[in-house]
Amino acid sequence: MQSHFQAARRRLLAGGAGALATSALAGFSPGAAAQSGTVELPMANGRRNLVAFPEKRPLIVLTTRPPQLETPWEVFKEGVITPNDAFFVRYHNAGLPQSIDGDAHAIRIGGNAVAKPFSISMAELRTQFKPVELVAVNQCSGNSRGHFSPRVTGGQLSNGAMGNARWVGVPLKDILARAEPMKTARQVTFDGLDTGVMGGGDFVKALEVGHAMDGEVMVAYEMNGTDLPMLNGFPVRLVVPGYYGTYWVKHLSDIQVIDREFDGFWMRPAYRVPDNDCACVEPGTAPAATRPIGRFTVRSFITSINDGARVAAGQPITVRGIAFDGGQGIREVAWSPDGGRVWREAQLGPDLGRYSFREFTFGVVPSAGNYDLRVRAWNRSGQSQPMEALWQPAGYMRNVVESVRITAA
Ligand SMILES: Nc1nc2c(c(=O)[nH]1)N[C@H]1C(S)=C(S)[C@@H](COP(=O)(O)O)O[C@H]1N2
Ligand SMILES: [Mo]
Repeated sequence: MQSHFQAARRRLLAGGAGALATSALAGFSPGAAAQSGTVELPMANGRRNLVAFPEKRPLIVLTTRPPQLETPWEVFKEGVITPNDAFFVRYHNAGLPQSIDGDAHAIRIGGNAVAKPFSISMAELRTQFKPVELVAVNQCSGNSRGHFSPRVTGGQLSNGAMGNARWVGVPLKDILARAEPMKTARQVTFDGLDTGVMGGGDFVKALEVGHAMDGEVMVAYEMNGTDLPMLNGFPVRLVVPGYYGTYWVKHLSDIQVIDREFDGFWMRPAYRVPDNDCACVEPGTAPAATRPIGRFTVRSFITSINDGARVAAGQPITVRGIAFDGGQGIREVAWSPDGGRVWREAQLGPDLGRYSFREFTFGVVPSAGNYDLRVRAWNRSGQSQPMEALWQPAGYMRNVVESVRITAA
């Protein structure tokens, strides 16, 4: 890792990717940036602008301050790894760091339930711990919120607030162990360099101490073989495999092990779901009790062919897609040509690990007519997707079996 670190540092000094990340947002004005067209999304008022932010290709803009950028669906046709320049971006607060010196950055580890608080620099993080690598999906809780019916307030996202990347970093467990957590430890909180300007205030998240110490939660400094893009948390972020993106704190700067349940705004009332098996309620009603949002539900999407497409009758086509879940791994994907009456088994592609997108394919030779293609995945513990959409007021966790209608002529 020594040599890796030196290489990264040289890139920084030589003005390569590291240097770009260091000053990525300084002087950037989204208003002045060339708008690269618009994209039509399949929901009411679904026309959106595409704008290229620093280190990003043109992405779908929900808000510019702070940046909330959705990945255009076409990107998922490129493969099961989402390129860094196309990876979605979500922030809550406009108080973003304009520039970060990756070498000077440090993470403080403290709180009232550790015996030995300490601070660790990026250089120490890269050299004093054994790095691990994991392919994992990051998905916003509100991914697909714009498809809720009845509609709910919040960012009207289509399905592009998710991405799959190869993360390299250090198990959080190893870092926390050095601080010597005490028996009183109950939760671990995570804060990044961005600051609250209004509303819910500084973005701080918490995990149960057992979860934080499970060996899988990672403090990641590499994404798809290179530094994290500024907008995805440069120089270091939390990766919480199988859990919604809200826990994946970016520009991570402060970790506290505490002897109580943390109740900051972003844990309560924000990011909570109905406390029942389906995390759902009757449309239009409020849940009686809530819990913090947790693991992803099972999802699957056809990627290679869009809703409304026309294909040539009698010509064989291979339909591709992706499936994922909260960490059991995908066991099976079924597909239907007729809206769910007849089901057949799709072929699974290479297994990149149980937190990754899993590719699937199936072949069809459509005779002339209309088709309502559906795909439905099961994970290794038998969980699947509902045929009818579940509803909840925050618009989180959508995972209905999607419909792709095509015409063969
Ligand atoms: N520092 C910081 N980290 C954050 C957030 C934030 O507002 N500030 N938003 C969280 C949410 S809700 C999501 S969905 C993910 C999105 O990760 P991305 O922007 O890299 O795609 O970042 C998480 N980490
Ligand atoms: Mo999110």
